[in-house]
Amino acid sequence: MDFNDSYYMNLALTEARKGEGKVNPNPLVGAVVVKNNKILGIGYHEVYGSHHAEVNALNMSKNSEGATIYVTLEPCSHQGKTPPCVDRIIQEKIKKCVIGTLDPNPLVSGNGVKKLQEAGIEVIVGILEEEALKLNEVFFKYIKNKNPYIFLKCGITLDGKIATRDFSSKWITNSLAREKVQYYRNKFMGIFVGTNTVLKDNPSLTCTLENKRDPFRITIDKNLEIPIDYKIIANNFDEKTIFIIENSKINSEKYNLLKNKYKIKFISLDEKDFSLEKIFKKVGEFGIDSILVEGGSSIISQIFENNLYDSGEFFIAPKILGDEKSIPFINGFSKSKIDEAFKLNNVKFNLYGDNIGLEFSK
Ligand code: AOF
Ligand code: ZN
Repeated sequence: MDFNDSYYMNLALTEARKGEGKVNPNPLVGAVVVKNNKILGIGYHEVYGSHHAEVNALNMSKNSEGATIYVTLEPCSHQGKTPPCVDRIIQEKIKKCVIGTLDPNPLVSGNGVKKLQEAGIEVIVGILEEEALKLNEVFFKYIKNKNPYIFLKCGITLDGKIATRDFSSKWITNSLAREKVQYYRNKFMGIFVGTNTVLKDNPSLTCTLENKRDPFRITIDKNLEIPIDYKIIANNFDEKTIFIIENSKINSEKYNLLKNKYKIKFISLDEKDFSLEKIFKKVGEFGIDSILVEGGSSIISQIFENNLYDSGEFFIAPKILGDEKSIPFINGFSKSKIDEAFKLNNVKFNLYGDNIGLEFSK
């Protein structure tokens, strides 16, 4: 591999990440145009529905004839919300196209490469491919069959508790760890918590980072029990709260109030279909490509029991409750033998002051 190829691809990957939280359910894409070792243009997919990365990079470039374009994802060959990027690359008389990884979108999937080659452009695929795949884990999963990417987050004490017995423990983890959670709230399109968590904590489920967007706030409210003055209802100004309800609740008095006055969105299922697997599938069909799951215990155990997660990060604070009545992060998941224990894979540790982040994936 040419050192220059990985250098410029790395730049394109860094550029692509700037679109985090703004392009879902589209992929994060970055592009760099280079001629005679000079960068002519650089760009990324900035907002859902707007210019693709290649077009932004080419718009910045002057005299790009004979240049090389580095793109983290195969350039598109279809007419979507914008014209095909390959046409623009051909029109600009680009000589070489270096690609991180192929686009699994059936509308593209190898066609982009084919069209470029047919136009006489040299194409190289697979530069920093591992990073390019990691960059778009969400997109690669969701594009296949609209199953959302599931990310688990939990803040726990050293003895594995998420709350004291009276639920008075608002902050278990430190501010650095909580800032990372805000990063995830921007990155993933939806945030999901169980009914109990809403009833006990009355959370706002927003992203507090500057210039970031709030996720869709999703919770199960099977029987429409959440009081109207709770934050996710009363503060639903952006109309991003979604309740998962039972079909029979549609058109009930409370349903109509929530829908018409508070602009709550609903996803409904039959009682017999109330499994997390089916709920997540429905959320995906609604158009949400990724879900940050923030508890509580019963949701987390159902997720492990049914292997529904893709990855996650558990934040561990050096605090010990030692109270058997405090709330464990997982409940009803009894493995009596160590050989039967559920094991997290691809573990990586992050340090946040005196808190530890344990990152894992399937
Ligand atoms: C690229 N560069 O920056 C992006 C690409 O809805 P549209 O019309 O924007 O098309 C979205 C599809 O285009 C998306 O699913 C993916 O296959 C590709 N996205 N392609 O070459 C980009 N964002
Ligand atoms: Zn494109």
